Amino acid sequence: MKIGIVCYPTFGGSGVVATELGKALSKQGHHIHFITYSQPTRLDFLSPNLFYHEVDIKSYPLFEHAPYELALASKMVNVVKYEKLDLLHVHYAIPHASAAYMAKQILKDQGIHIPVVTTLHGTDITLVGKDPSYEPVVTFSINHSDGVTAVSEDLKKDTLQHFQVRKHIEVIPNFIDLNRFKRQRKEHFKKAICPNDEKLIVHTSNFRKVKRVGDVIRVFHEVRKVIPVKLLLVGDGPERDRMERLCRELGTCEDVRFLGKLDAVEEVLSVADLFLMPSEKESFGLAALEAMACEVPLLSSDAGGIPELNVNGFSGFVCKVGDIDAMSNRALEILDDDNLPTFKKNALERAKDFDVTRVLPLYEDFYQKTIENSILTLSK
Ligand code: GMT
Repeated sequence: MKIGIVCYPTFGGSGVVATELGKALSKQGHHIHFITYSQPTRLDFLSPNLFYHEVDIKSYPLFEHAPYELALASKMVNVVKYEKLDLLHVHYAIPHASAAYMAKQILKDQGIHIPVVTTLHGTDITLVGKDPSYEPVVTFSINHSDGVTAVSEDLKKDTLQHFQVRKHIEVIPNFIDLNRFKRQRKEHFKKAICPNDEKLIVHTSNFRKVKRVGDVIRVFHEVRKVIPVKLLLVGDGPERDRMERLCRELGTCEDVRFLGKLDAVEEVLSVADLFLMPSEKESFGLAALEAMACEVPLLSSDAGGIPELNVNGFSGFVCKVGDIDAMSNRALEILDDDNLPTFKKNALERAKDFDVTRVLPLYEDFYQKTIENSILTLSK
């Protein structure tokens, strides 16, 4: 198949999923055309089947905000037409699904049919999409996509609850490449961070409020009262300064390191003993899956789709959002030397359920069905 993939090219989970999906599809022989405003971060290898088309956003003094959606729709029209694409797959509804709808209508006017699949990732529904300033457009573009997928049952439920959606939503979970995300031997690195064999807790996120990084630091603070432990915080975002201040207030700075954004996060995960994801909202929790693939148990909140990933008492524990006491006790339980090896093994076992080789065929089948159904609808 010739597939166009539209996504945010930056560090966010939706862009990572879209890029990894395109890479995996290209290895199966599909021709993948990425259409984005800059080279996707994880597009790190060359392949004869992978192509990248940059959206040119022309500015003009009259525009306070350059009309990205129009530039994107125009680029989609060009790529579909000249590369003879079979399907467009847009990740994150805003504004990709409505831009795809516009491209589809323009192409229809020129006698070209292009089916569109929209994947809902989370905040495009749970935070931003629900806002009255976007809701009508999101609802319309979901209903006018030829196929819609969501990354968890919870996100599907949320979408059906808050939007007047007539369309079937197929749940296709996020996935992981276990050849890349696996525990590597990095003893020298572990020794540098934990010279006295302390346990190591890791959190990675975009440091937005919704991630509750403050809970990570508070849980760490409680655990540190009981056992020797260090904390690594990977990523950057609006809450970072506040979090540094919180560490100072709690007096934990000497055992906490802020590493900023990292490309090879699997190297840090390889030396971790516990991953914390206390999010307020989380449609799936891709960062946690990456940790689990590196044999890191997960201590998470019960937000959104996380319990579909983290099997309570097996791959880690699931606690109520904001329940610092419960999280601290559960963290100590996981980090106990008698329990830790089993939790580490189980985390990897659970991650295997989301191996790319299991999930990729779900997308391929869904594409095929969507193309067939869209042609049937055309002929009606
Ligand atoms: O977590 C974020 O803020 C980034 C966001 C995105 O759209 O890039 O992530 C969402 O999509 C990921 C990939 O499907 C999911 O694993 C994340 O759970 C989801 N984030 C939220 O729902 C908050």
